Amino acid sequence: MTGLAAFALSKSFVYGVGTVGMVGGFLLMVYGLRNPDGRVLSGRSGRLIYGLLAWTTGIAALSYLGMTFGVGLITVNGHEVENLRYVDWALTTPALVGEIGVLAGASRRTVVGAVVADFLMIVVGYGATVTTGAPKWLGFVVSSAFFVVLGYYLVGPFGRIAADQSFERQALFEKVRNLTLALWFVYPLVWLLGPSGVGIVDALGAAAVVTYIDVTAKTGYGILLASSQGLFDSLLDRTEATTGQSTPGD
Ligand code: RET
Repeated sequence: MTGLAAFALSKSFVYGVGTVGMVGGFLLMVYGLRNPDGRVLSGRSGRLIYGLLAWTTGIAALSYLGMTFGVGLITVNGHEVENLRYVDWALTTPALVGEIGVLAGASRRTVVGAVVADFLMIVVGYGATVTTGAPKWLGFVVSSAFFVVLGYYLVGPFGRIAADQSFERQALFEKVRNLTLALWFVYPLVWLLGPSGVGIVDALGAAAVVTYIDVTAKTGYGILLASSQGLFDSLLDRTEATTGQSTPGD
């Protein structure tokens, strides 16, 4: 294998691609923060959602940059564990859950319940990752139980409250909520099949899948939100205004 091919098949390369994906999402969210009014949300709630996603993509960009250079990589019982990944998840998945809660228009109390379940899922999951034997499997089961509680919040309480929102807001909520349920389900699966679980999938394969869904779950959400808000239209208008170009029919 040539040096280039070996690099393309390395975890550093995969994490480098992840870094670029997260930086892109971060820049888009910063632009959104400066233009918070849109078709679905405006003012405070617009700023809050863009802010939560800017935090999420910003932390992830730093985490992926660190992982690209091997920062926080430890070996536990013969397999490598990315500490930065769990720090990232502990700080950012609660923000993603909060974002979905704001979109639903849920009360602070309901959002806090879902955020706590999410945080415990990650912390207990980390414990399972760095232990062996019975504690590992117990940790996996407990973390998965918190995941089920989180799923309950998304479908039950959040879903009920969202039903009272405007049509556009409901549609965006449902898209994001369903995507979350489907995408997030892949994480425990990869954990189970990868080196932290039974080890059928190797470290590079697990890293590639997780990076791909991480970027979709963070930057992908940002793109979904921005397009529902009509942010790309305002971006295009600005480009037209500065270049003096206009589309036929304007
Ligand atoms: C772990 C451990 C095993 C059990 C479960 C897990 C769930 C992890 C999830 C992570 C979501 C991460 C996201 C990151 C975005 O960038 C911790 C793997 C249930 C659901 C959305």
